[in-house]
Amino acid sequence: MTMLSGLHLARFNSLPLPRKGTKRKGTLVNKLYACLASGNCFKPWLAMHQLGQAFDLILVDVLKGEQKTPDYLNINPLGVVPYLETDAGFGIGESNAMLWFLAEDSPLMPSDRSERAEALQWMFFEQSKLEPFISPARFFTTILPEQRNDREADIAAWQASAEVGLFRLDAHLSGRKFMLKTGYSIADIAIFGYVHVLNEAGLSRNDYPAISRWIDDVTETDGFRPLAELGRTTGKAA
Ligand SMILES: N[C@@H](CCC(=O)N[C@@H](CS)C(=O)NCC(=O)O)C(=O)O
Repeated sequence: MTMLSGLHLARFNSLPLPRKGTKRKGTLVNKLYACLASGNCFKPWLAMHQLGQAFDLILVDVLKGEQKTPDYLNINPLGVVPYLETDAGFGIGESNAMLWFLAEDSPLMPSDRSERAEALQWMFFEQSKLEPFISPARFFTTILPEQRNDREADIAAWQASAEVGLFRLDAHLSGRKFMLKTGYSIADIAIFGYVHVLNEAGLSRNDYPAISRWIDDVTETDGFRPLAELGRTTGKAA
């Protein structure tokens, strides 16, 4: 098992659920490189918890620039987190691609072709209409609030752009319990990553009643773990 110096590693050993067609190779387990508080890092972390998949977690402190060190760039040349070294022996960047890999042949992946296409539609929507705006607005509002005053105009622009996507999402969820009509899936996890912390981006859940109801429903799904727990556990998962 590789360990980057200065980075913190924890192993989660929940009991793996049977996954059709997927065999562990030797002792390899998925290894997730992640930073605290990140909605993107939260997505694969939550999916692996909900699927009961064992994984190693390596914390990368992006505020200290650990994602740009030679050791980390050797693992992920893009220099961002999350990054997943898979139990199948290859690496994946992009949180939503990780979800796709992790959920294969599991209850989180829709079995129907059209539902899989719709899942992808919403996962791309999340990366183009939500995450690029909620994430930086949240970063400069909540994660690094000392820069909030300098970034006031940017924050307002990000919030305005996020609102367009959020109103579209709210309309969609006003007719459905979860993102897909077949039930809870990786589309929910992808959207949930940043949407559930929209308040931390200076937006209000009260403006989005269907989203607000859906956030509560997602937190009730089997095996749900909150973002605040990412990185808090240093040994075996409960
Ligand atoms: N679209 C990517 C976004 C990856 C990303 O930008 N990650 C942030 C943390 S959420 C990061 O590593 N930032 C540090 C940097 O860009 O140097 C994903 O979904 O995984």
